[in-house]
Amino acid sequence: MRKNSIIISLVFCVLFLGGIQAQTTKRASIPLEHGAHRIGPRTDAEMQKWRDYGLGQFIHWGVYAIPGGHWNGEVYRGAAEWIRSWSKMPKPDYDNLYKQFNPKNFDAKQWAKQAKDMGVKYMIITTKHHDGFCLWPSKYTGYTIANTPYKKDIIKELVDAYNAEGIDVTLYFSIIDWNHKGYRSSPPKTDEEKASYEEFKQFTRNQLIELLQNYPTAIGLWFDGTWDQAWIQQAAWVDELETELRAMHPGLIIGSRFRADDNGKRHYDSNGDLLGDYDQTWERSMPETLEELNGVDWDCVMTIPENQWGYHSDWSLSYVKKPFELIEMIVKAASLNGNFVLNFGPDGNGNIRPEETQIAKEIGAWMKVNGEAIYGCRHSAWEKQGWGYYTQRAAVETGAPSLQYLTVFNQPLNNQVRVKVPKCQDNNKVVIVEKAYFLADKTPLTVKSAGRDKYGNVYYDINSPAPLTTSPYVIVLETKEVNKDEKDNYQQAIT
Ligand code: 2OX
Repeated sequence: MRKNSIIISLVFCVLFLGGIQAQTTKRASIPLEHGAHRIGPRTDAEMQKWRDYGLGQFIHWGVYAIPGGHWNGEVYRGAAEWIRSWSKMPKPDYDNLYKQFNPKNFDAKQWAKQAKDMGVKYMIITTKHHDGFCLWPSKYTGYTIANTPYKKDIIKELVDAYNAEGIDVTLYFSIIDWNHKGYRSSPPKTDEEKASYEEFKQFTRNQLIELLQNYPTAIGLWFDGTWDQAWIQQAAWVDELETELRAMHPGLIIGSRFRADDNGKRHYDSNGDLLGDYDQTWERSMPETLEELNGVDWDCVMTIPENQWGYHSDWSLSYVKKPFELIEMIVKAASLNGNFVLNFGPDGNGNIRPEETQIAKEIGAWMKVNGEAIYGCRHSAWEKQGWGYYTQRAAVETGAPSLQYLTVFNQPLNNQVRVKVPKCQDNNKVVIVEKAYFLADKTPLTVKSAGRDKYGNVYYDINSPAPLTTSPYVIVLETKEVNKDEKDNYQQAIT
C-alpha cells in the first residue's frame, strides 16, 4: 500500500516536472525586461469590440494632398505622402505648403456619413505623418493646422463627426518627424546629438499625451515610422511611455509597431510573443492561412491603388483594385480573425475623390446585405474550398443554430457549392446541415448528400443557382452536432 503511494507520488512528480519541462522547452525563454507584457490575446471589452469591427477606414490627409503627386509640371511616381523626399520637390516649397492649406470643401459630417454607409466600424486618421505636420493644434510645435488659413482643429471635427455616426476613432501617429530638429534615424553619438534627441523624445511624449487628453474617445493609437535604429534603441523609454499612455487611457489599443524589445526585435519579441495588442505587419498584404497568424489579433491596412496613401491625382500609374477584390479582402480578413482597413486619401480641398466614393458605395451596398457574415465573425473550422471563404458565428445561448457563412466568389459552373463537413471531437457525434439559404433574401437552398472521401470525410452539395448579380454572395448554413444514430433521420430530412 505504502510502496504503491510512493510510486504514485513519484509518477505524479515526473509527470508534473515533465509538464513544466515541456512548457519551458516549447517556448524560447530569453529573459527580457521590455518584451511582451502579456502572453495571448486581450480579453477586455474594448478589445472584444475591436475584434468584432471587421471593417475600418484609414484616412491619410495632410499638406501632401496639395501637390497630389505633382510639382512644377513633373509627376512623382512614389507614394504621394512621401513627395517631400523627392529630389524634384524643393524642401522649402514643401515646408511652406501649410500656408495654403485651406480645404474649403471639407465636411467632416459628410465623410463620416459616407464611412457609415460603407459599413466601417472604426476609422484611423493621420494626426501627423512623417512630414511632421499636425492636423490638430499641438501646443508643442507651430507646424500645425492652427497656423494654416483653415485654422480649425481637423482631428476634433473628425472625431466628433465619426463618433456621432457611432464609428470609433484610432489616432495614427508617425514617430518619424522631418520637421523636428531633434528627430534623427540613426542613434545619436555626440553629447549634442544626444541632448537634441532627448528633446525630440520629450516632444513625442508631450504630443501623445496631448492627443489622448484632447480626444478622450479615441480607442487606440496606430503607430508608424518606428523602424529607425534611433527609436529602436529607446526600447526601455518607449516601454515606460507605453505604460504611461495606457494608465492615462484605460482600454487603449496599441499595435505591434510602437516599441522594440531589449534586443531590438520588432512586432514579436525575442521569445516570439507579440508586442502590443495586435499585429501590424500586414500593411498592404494579406495572410493566406491561419497558421501564419500565431493566434494573434491583426489588422490589414490596404490602399486602393498599389501604393498611394495620400492624395495622388494620377491613379493610372498603378493597378487600381476593383470593389469585388476589396470585398474579397474584407471577407478573407474576417475568415482569418483580422480587421480590414481601407485607405482613403482626400484632396487638398477636402474632397474625397470620385473613385473612392464609388468604391465606398459599392462596398457599403454589399456590407448592408452581407455584413452579418463579417461583423463579429471569426475563422471557421470548416475547410476552405475554391468557391470562397467561410466565416462563423458561435451558437448563441438562446439555442440558435450554429451558423456558417459561405461567401462565394467563384461560382461553380454546375451551381453546386460543395462543403466538407468537419469531424466532431466527440466520435459519437456528427455535424449535420439543417438548412441552407441565401443571406440576401433567405431563399431556401437544397442540400444534397455528396458522398464521402476515403478518409471518411462527409460532403454536401448546396444547390446554389447563381444569383442575378455579378458580386460575391453569401449562403448561410444552419448546422448542428447530433448523435450519430440520429443522423440518418436528419439526412432524410434534408435530402
Ligand atoms: C518604407 C519602406 C518600405 C516599406 C514601407 C515604408 N513605409 C511605409 N514608410 N512609410 C510608410 C507609411 N506607412 C503607411 C501606413 C503610409 O502612411 C506610408 O506612408
